[in-house]
Amino acid sequence: MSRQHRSARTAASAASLLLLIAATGHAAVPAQVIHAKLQDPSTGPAVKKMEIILDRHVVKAGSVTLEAVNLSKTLVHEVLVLHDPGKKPLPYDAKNAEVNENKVHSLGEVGDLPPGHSGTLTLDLKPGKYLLFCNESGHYADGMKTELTVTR
Ligand SMILES: [Cu+2]
Repeated sequence: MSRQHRSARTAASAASLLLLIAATGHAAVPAQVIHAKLQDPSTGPAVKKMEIILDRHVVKAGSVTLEAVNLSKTLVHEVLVLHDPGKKPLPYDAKNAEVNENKVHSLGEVGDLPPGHSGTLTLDLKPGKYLLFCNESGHYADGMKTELTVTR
């Protein structure tokens, strides 16, 4: 084999290695998980109000799994996800003391978790601002909500 042939073959191997990295690179991106604790004063003395506590408030666009656990001892909680909620108050159904779910576009929810239960929701999220809130009666008005930012 001539010297030229050998270097040509080395270059070809390097090129196919790069292609292999390019092809598998996407699959190597780890799944993004957000852990959400749903809690209220029944959870323990350290908890002063109804709240959703996330372990991260920023994720990258793509597949995101929300793992919610209801740490309440007494109350049902849930989490709904809204994209781009804007600055205005959400449409509210005062009679039922809840956000009017027919007038907002929820991307999905981990709904109606009894105390001690957990649930997951996987969404394909675009960049932007998101609102996560609990829509059990009175909970949104009591401030059981939090924000999430999705970056490129
Ligand atoms: Cu709640």
